[in-house]
Amino acid sequence: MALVGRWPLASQVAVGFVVGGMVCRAAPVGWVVLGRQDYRILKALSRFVVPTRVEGILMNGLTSKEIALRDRADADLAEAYFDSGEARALSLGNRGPIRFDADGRLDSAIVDAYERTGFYIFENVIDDQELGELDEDLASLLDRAPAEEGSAVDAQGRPAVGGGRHPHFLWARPLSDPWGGTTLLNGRHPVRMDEPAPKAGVPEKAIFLMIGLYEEMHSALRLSAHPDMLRVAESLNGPDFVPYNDTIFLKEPGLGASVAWHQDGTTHWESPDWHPNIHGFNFMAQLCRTTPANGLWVIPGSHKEGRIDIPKRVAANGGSTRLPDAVPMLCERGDVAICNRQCLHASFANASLDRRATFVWGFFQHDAVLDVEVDLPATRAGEPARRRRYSADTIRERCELVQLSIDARKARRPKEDSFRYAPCADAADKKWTSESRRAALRRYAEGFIFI
Ligand SMILES: O=C(O)CCC(=O)C(=O)O
Repeated sequence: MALVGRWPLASQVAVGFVVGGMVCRAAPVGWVVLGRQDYRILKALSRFVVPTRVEGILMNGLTSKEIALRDRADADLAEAYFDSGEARALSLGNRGPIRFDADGRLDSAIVDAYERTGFYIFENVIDDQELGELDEDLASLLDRAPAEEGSAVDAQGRPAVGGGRHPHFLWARPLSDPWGGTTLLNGRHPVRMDEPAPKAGVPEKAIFLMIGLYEEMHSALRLSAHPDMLRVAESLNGPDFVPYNDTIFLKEPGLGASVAWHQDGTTHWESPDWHPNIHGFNFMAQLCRTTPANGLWVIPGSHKEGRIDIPKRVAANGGSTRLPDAVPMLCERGDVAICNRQCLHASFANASLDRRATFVWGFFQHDAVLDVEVDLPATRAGEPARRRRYSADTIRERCELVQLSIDARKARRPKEDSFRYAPCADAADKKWTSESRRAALRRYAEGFIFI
């Protein structure tokens, strides 16, 4: 994306400093939309102009006050880490527009890059209309969310959404690490991340994750049935692919919690049939531009290593969670990344000025879930563990939501070619109505699959 706007370059640069390269909302007239290349140029220029202020905004996403509060040496280390990570990320060759071959399968060069690195960034997938619908639904959902953790009412005193049903809102102290070093989520986040001090006056807790979006966010459900994304799922997981989740990771500036280093899979590590794709993948749709400071970090190729001893890795790095071979997943608003659930990944506390909102939805291979028995993990303290076995019938019931989502999307975008979903070919004419929606969402929620 090139610099756009009506002003000469000098004022564009000035405005760039003010907005800090952040264009998360639709840009009003006169705002400047900065591409990643522009951002890098501004960053280089910033060394010569008002260094403290510019450094505070652009160098690593921290404010000058935060830099002042922190140990100077650590800030330099963070800046160097973010810079070198960005350079490594951009040299990986795992981003670009989505492409399919003549048979409708994902282009083999994309598959190769995904299999080599464990993730891939599809650029410019979501158009402006759809982004607008997602923004609107997200704003409405947050408006109706509990006023604080556990509250039955929203900030205006109305009954809050959720209330024992979906979505579940997960809260964390600003810039904290809610999962690192705990047994939550089957203990898959064994090492606690750094927890920078939040600014004075911030709320005691903030929402960092929303689980089970589809009841309240139909734009997310429609995006989940994007025909190109479902073609990717079919290419990688076979025609009988099975849906996993529907969540948003929300990292508000100065508040967003970290997500400690982990691999998502918890089930098949010791299996004789283990392979790099056995725990499936997640799509990550970016509603905001991502940076090294607010984005997800991934260790390329780690999905092929088997289960990784994370404490050992961190210890070998002198106890620092800035792992040396990791890279940030750098995306523009409207990009959709795909990430193998076996990749070692994490995100740091978002001390930057830039919001991130990532809609995550994933898919499994049918064989990887059929007749598998697991303990469904707790995501917060006090949640009881539930034992589950995924029979062919329960899997099929969950898959029905994919078919309904395809119809919901078709109703909104009649000119688009709809995806044909093989497991529900016999129900392809099932319509998205308020009744079918309620029943399908209930079965989908009851049949939640986690491996
Ligand atoms: O987006 C993030 O910060 C964390 C995402 C993540 O860990 C996941 O989707 O498994």
